[in-house]
Amino acid sequence: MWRLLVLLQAVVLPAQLCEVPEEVAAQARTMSARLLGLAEDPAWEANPSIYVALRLADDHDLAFEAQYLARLKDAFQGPHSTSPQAAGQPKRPLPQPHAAPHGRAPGAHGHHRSAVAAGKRGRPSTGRLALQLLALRAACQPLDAGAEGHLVTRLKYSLETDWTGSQRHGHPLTNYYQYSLGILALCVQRKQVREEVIRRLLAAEQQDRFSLGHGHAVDTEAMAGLAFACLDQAQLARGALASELQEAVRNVSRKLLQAQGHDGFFGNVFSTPLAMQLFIATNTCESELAYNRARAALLQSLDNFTNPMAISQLLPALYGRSYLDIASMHCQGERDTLQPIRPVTQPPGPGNITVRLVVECPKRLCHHHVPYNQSVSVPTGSSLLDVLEAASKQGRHAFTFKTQDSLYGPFLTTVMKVEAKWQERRYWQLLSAPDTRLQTGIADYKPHDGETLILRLSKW
Ligand code: B12
Repeated sequence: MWRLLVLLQAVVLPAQLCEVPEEVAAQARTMSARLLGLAEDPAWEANPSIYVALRLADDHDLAFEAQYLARLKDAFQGPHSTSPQAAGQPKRPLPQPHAAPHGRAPGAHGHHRSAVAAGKRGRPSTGRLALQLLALRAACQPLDAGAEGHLVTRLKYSLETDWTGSQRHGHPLTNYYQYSLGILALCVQRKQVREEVIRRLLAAEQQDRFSLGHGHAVDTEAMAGLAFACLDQAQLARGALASELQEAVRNVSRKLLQAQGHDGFFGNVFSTPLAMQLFIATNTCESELAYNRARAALLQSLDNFTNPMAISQLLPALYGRSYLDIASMHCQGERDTLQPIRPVTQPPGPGNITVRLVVECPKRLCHHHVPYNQSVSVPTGSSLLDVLEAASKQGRHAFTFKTQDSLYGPFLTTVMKVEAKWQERRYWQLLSAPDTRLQTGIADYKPHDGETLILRLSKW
């Protein structure tokens, strides 16, 4: 009898399994207000991930969301349009949490900056197209006419093009994270996905091919899990494929649980919200003690979330939602009550800090193994980007670098005239000596006095 009651409860109340306690809901509201404050600045490029996060929240500023959607659509106008990034126009990146301490206008940095999101292929990447499609569904926009309808075709084509990279290099041209996001977006739009396209991702998951050399596997694992869960729940696959998808979801869940550290995070603080989404999507939160531990750890670490893209990936999980919920949004009766919390610009200083900047590069790619190793002085509170700029203006030992804009902010592409080549799977890795990998990018990381920062040309 008791068993029957428990079973009945599980059938009647499935949605309550991932309930959000009031204290978590309050934190979620504050983070929504912060994201709104960051997104408000019209000088910054519109980001579909931010829009999706605002839409998945409980509280809204509906007029602002409508304007933001219009900006997103502008960026993808016309069947052959490229996004502003794709057109290669220098465009300001997303707002960084605090303005540079020396108060320069964003975009006025001395170094060269170009666009990364579309890559060098001159088209929006699979991931960007996918986020755009998710955003349109989150706005309850029909896709049948014009440019919007064309997006589905573009995304399907992009997934195929991406895969040509896999045949040649053993991985998609972009990465498995974007490939998964692409499948997820088609599924959320209830579009058929070719079996072959799904099977490629299933095979990569089975063969543990998601690691990018130095971590990042958890983010990708979670995104692939969300894609599998969506296909399964939407019944977009039948027969053997359907049972393989169910098994893949179980495998992903198991790997995410194994990736939980003593600190409670699945992977690190920034991959944890995506991993939580999988447990939310599969209604397995409360059955997993691990989920509650991860959420508790996250709530203690919200100060880490200052980058708007990171906040956008955090919010759905705080609200107990996943990207799969976008599929059932009705956009009616929403609470139009959200007030922005605007970012506070920190004044520079007081005083200066001194950090050591070291560049490491394999000898066959550079003349010297360590082409740069100098102390740099910057105002207290400066970012690593400020350090790089100060170094580039400093004395005889000229330091040079280039960045490209991305949804996460400026991505370091070239150091001392050495470009990290995408095709060779190289990137400029950011480390704090002797060997701690930074968890944020050059614009967000705030070095401390006496720290040694290493830019190391690495493989991923
Ligand atoms: C793939 C990936 C990479 C690949 C990118 C190349 C490739 N194969 O595509 C590699 C391995 C090179 C990489 C490097 C780094 N990454 Co990374 N990366 C990702 C991942 C898994 C997916 C990004 C993506 O494709 N997004 C989808 C598309 C639509 O968005 P996009 O803006 O167009 O994507 C581009 C940017 O995201 C850019 N990018 C990738 N990582 C980072 C990190 C930063 C700080 C910036 C500004 C840009 C950037 O590359 C993408 C492809 O063009 C995310 C996971 C996540 N949760 O987002 C982590 C993630 C964004 N990376 C992260 C970090 C910390 C880094 C590094 C700083 C690590 C380091 N210590 O060196 C470096 C960047 C250093 C630099 N040179 O500036 C963090 C950022 C956290 C934060 N709050 O800032 C994330 C969230 C992973 C995590 N959970 O910690 N990354």
